[in-house]
Order: sequence, then structure tokens, then C-alpha cells
Amino acid sequence: MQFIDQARIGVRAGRGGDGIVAFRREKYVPAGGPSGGDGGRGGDVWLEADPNLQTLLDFKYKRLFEAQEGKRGGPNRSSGASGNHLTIKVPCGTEVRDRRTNILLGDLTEKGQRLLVAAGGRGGLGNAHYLSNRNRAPEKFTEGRDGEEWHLQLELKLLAEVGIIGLPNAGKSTLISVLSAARPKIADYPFTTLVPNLGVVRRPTGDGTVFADIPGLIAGAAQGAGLGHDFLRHIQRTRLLIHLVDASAEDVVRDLAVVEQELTAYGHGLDERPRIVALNKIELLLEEELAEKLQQASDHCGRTVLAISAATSKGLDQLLAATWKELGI
Ligand SMILES: Nc1nc2c(ncn2[C@@H]2O[C@H](COP(=O)(O)OP(=O)(O)O)[C@@H](O)[C@H]2O)c(=O)[nH]1
Ligand SMILES: [Mg+2]
Repeated sequence: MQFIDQARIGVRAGRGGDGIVAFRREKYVPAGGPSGGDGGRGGDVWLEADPNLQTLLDFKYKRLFEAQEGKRGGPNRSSGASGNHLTIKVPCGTEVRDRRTNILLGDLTEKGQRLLVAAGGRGGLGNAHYLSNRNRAPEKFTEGRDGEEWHLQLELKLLAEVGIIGLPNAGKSTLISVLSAARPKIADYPFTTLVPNLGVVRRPTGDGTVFADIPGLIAGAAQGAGLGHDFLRHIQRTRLLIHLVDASAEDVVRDLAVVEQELTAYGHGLDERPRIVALNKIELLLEEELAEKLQQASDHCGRTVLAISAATSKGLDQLLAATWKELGI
């Protein structure tokens, strides 16, 4: 199963500065020669792989990237300054395609790897270039060239770091939708009936972490009941599991245990994965009822159990704080 994050961006390199027309004006020199300088080159746009980024989240907000223009030429044959290059940081593993032709321009896999995606325009020539015996006072100059402009498609294979598990109806999909800042596309998914839900949740450091909601966990999933078995295989690579339980269920301990048994039965170390347990839908319960269920759940799990409501956003800050702590972010 592949999760693919996609973004479309436009990149525009800087235009070259124009050449200018100027003549030397010096004391005692009646007719100074042409002295107009050349324009500076426009800045390039580069992409660079940065291991601190995990997602293309930032490109959901900013889509057009432009490098600086070159400056006009100056008098006394002085060239205009070149425009600054622009470097756009992308996560390692980002594939870059031309959007129109779908041609792969590059695959930025290694830290620090760079790809030129739009070259800056050449600066124009000043009139000093056009001095000749026939024309001692040329008025000719050229304009700077436009920088290259491209529409790019960025694609990144995502790794879900956090898996949300729990029985059907626990509120997994709801939780992901309220937490996430973006919804990546799920590619090549072999099943049609159940599709994992993905969300990119913005973490305090700015970049995103991918959460995957794992549907289809029911009793017997590890033995192949329903489609849960396939999803269990896919959560093997997550670093943290959030186990959600519907707090309004009659027996929260039984609901917890059903899913735990499936993790254990599946093996592969899934039951050892760091885990956060949370009761959801707590706004449906009276205070004493909630306290009692929290107590039962934490007695069963041997750890603190969080109380949240995906519907009203109650307790979500604490849930995220616990998540970042577990992930060491
Ligand atoms: N009252 C209440 N309902 C919720 C809450 N979170 C989810 N639900 C509802 O519970 C039902 C199942 O939620 P869903 O996210 O589809 O569960 P999933 O099967 O675990 O993905 C839906 O009708 C949701 O609207 C909550 O915090 N409070
Ligand atoms: Mg769901």
C-alpha cells in the first residue's frame, strides 16, 4: 500500500536585467564613448532535498515560487547585479515531473541533492557592446530575457508514522479529519470496499506527520476475518498506535481487549508498539460515568488513558502533545 502526497507548484526564474544606453561624460572629453552596462542575470530556482521534511504540506499553502530579477546595467560599463537564486526545500524522496508532459525531471533522494528547475534569464547588453568604427555613438541595447517558467508536479511516497486503531465506529475517521491539515491521496489501493484514511497533522515544528486510520479491525481480523488482516500488515511500519475506544460503549474494557487480542494474534511485534489509549465521544457521558470508565480502562491497560471528543475537539491538544512526546518531536 502506498500513500502518495502530491503538490503542484509553479516556478519562475528571474528575468535578466536590461542593458542600458549611456555615454561617458567626462571633463575635457567632448564626446564620450558609449558606456551602458549589461543587465544582471536573473536568479535560478532550485529544489533541494531536506531530511527534516516528511510531507509536502507546505505546498498546500504556497504554490508559486519566483526567483529575483537581475538588475539593469549601470553607467560606466558596470553590469547590473544578478538576481538571487531561490532554493525550495523538499522532503527526501520527492519526485519532480513536468506537469504538462509528465516527464520525470528528477528524483531527490539524498540529503542536500539539488535540481535546477528554472534557469534565470540572461541579462541584456548595454550600448557599450555596440561600439564600432561605423557607429561611435550607438543607441542600441538589448532587454533581459525572461526566466524559465515551469509547472511542476511533486510526488512523495509517504510513510504513516501514527496508526489509529479501534473497533468500527470508535471515531477513527472523524478524529483524523479533525486533526489533519491536509488529506493526501491514496494510490494503487487494492481494495474497493475499505480504504484507509490518511491525514497529515501539522506538528509544532511546522512540518507534518502522517496519521493513518486503520479500518476493519474486528474480532478475528488477525485470522483473516474481514479485511483487517491486510490493514494490520500495513500498520507494521508505524511508530506509534493510537487506540481509540467509544466511551459510550457498554463495556470499554471488552472493546479494548478485542483489538488488543488481534494485535497479539497478528504478532510481528505490533502489540509491543508504543501506544496511546484514548476514550472518544466523552461528551456523551456524565462526569461520574466517564471517571468510572477511565478508571476501568486504565486499570486494564496499566497506563494513563486519555479522554477526548473528536466531535467537540475536547482533549485533542493533550492527545497531540502525548503523540509528539512519544515520537520524540
Ligand atoms: N458524539 C460523538 N460522536 C462521534 C465522535 N467521534 C465520532 N463520532 C461519530 O461516531 C460515528 C463513527 O465515527 P467514525 O469516525 O466513522 O468511526 P470509525 O469507524 O472508527 O472510523 C460517526 O457517526 C461519528 O460522527 C465524538 O467525539 N462524539
Ligand atoms: Mg472509519
